[in-house]
Amino acid sequence: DGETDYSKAVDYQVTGIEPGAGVVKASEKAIEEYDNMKGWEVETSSSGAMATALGEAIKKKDPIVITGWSPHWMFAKYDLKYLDDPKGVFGKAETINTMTRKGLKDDMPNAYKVLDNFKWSKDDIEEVMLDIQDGKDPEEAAQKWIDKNKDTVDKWTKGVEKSNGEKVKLVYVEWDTEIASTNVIGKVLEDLGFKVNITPLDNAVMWKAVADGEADGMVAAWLPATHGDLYEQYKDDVDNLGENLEGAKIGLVVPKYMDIDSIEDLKQ
Ligand code: PBE
Repeated sequence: DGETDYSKAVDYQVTGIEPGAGVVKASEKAIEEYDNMKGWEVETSSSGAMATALGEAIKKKDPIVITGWSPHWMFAKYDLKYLDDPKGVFGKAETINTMTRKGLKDDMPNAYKVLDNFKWSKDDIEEVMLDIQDGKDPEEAAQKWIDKNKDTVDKWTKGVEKSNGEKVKLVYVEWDTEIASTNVIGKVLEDLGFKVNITPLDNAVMWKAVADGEADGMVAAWLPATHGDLYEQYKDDVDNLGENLEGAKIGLVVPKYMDIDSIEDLKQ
C-alpha cells in the first residue's frame, strides 16, 4: 500500500483520451464502482494529448493516472504498469476484431477475403506503432512493415484476385493501435489494385458507419468488454470476421515509480 496521497497530487483526475473510447467509459465505471475513487473524474481529450501529458509527467517524475491500453508504444518507451483491477471493471484479455458491412462479402468477395484473413501479432503492430511514434508517416511505416513481412501478407492475400480499382472505404479512430492496423490493411488492399479510402471517425460513428453500410469495414473493434455496448447495439447489422489481434488489454496505467499496485491503493 502506498504512502503517498497520489489522488490529491493528480487532483482526482484520470488523464483520459477521446470521450467515445471504451477505456474512458470503463474508467468512469471504475470511479462508480471503487469507493476510494469517489469524486474522481476522467478528463477527456485526445490520445495525442494524453501521450504528451504522460511524457511531461514522467520527465518531472510527477504522478499521473492514465487510460491505458496495449498494445501501445508507451510501454516500450516508458516504465509503466497497469493498476490491478480486483473488481474486473476493465475486463480481462481483449481481442481486436474486424467488422464489415452486410453485403460486402457478395459485392467484393476479394476485399472481404483479405479483411477476413487479416491477423497479426502484438510484436507486429508495435513495430508499426513505434515507427509512427518516432516520426514516420503512417503510410510509410505501414509500407515498411509490409515489405519486411511478405510471408504474413502472402497469407492474407492467398487466392485473392486483383482488383481494377474497386473502391473500399475503411473507417477507424485515431488511436495509435488503429492508425497502425488500418494503414497496413489499407496498403495491402491498395497493392491488390483496390482504391482505398481510410476515414478517421469518432468511435460510435465508426461503428454506425459500418452498420449503416456507409463504410465497408473496420479493423478496430475491441471485444468483449471495451466496445461491448456498441457490439450489442450493432451486431445484427455487421459481419463479425473475428480476431485480427489477440492479447489486447485496457486499464488504468501509471508510471512504475508510483508505489501503488491496485486501483484500491488510490487514497480516498
Ligand atoms: N482504445 C484503443 C480504444 C480501443 C482501441 C483502447 C483507446 C477504446 O478504448 O475504445
